[in-house]
Amino acid sequence: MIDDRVIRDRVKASPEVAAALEEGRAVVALESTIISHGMPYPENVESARTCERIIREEGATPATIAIIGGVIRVGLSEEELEHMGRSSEVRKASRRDLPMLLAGGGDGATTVASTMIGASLAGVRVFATGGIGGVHRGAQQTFDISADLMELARTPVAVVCAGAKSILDIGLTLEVLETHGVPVIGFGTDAFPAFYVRDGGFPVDERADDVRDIARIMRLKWSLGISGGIVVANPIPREHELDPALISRSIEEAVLAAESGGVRGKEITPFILARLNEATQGRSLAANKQLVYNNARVAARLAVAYAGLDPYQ
Ligand code: PSU
Ligand code: MN
Repeated sequence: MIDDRVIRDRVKASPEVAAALEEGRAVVALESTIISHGMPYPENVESARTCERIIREEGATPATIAIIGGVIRVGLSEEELEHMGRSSEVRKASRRDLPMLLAGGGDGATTVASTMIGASLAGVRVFATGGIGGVHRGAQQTFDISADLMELARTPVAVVCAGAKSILDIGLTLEVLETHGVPVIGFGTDAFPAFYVRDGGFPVDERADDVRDIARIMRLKWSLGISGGIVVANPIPREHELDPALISRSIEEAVLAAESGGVRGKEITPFILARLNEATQGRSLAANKQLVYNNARVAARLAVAYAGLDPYQ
């Protein structure tokens, strides 16, 4: 079924990323939904560029992933990043949207799920994002569970994130990850973080204080053919953490506004993010940027450790 010619045709690494992969150097994937639908222009493009710069400073190669002209692109040029941040034509594309976008030759912003697919097809094993999607509040009725969780169950990529936003039901999100056998490792923390705050109220399965320990866990899991990803939960730096009371109040309001406005499906996350930014007078966006930078830095260090591992360690 898998056709290498189609993969060659439809998954294209930039020359910089291709060279790094060829030489076994550290590469870090970045998603594009956060650019096209997670932050306003021009902060989205500035923040994407800053992530790339941080990854380079740590000695790894950034590979921002997006669908452009029906091709999964791994590593974007300056102009392509600008296009992803500016154009209103770019659709949010998760796993289910990929085949149609590829067939139609369109542009799409990749979510955590589809970025993992692109990364894995290209051979990139470490990915930095803001927060993963999860089980939405009220999912008992709506069945709204992000495809990110099912992707983590099947695709071998380590996703460095600041946990999950408390617009989600964090307890149920962790339950689904457990059901699907996805390890959740706290980097320097025993608590699963909730994006804007360092403690989401639930423990992680395992704590690691050194990226080399996480790299070994990745190697062993995949060497044994245990499929699926790993969540590396990296809390927002203390100095950028938001007041838990303010953020939970604003989230409650935004969730209610989404419900009463009839916002559904893939529009929910972008709607709530924009609402939160208004309610917090820009503080949620500022925190969002800082936690993404922190994730890019840790992901780059992890990728460097992973690339340098002795295969039998
Ligand atoms: N969480 C954020 N910002 C984001 C997203 C999640 O804090 O921009 C994006 C990610 O791309 C994630 C997607 O994969 O939202 C999840 O969307 P959904 O819940 O529709 O699966
Ligand atoms: Mn959803």
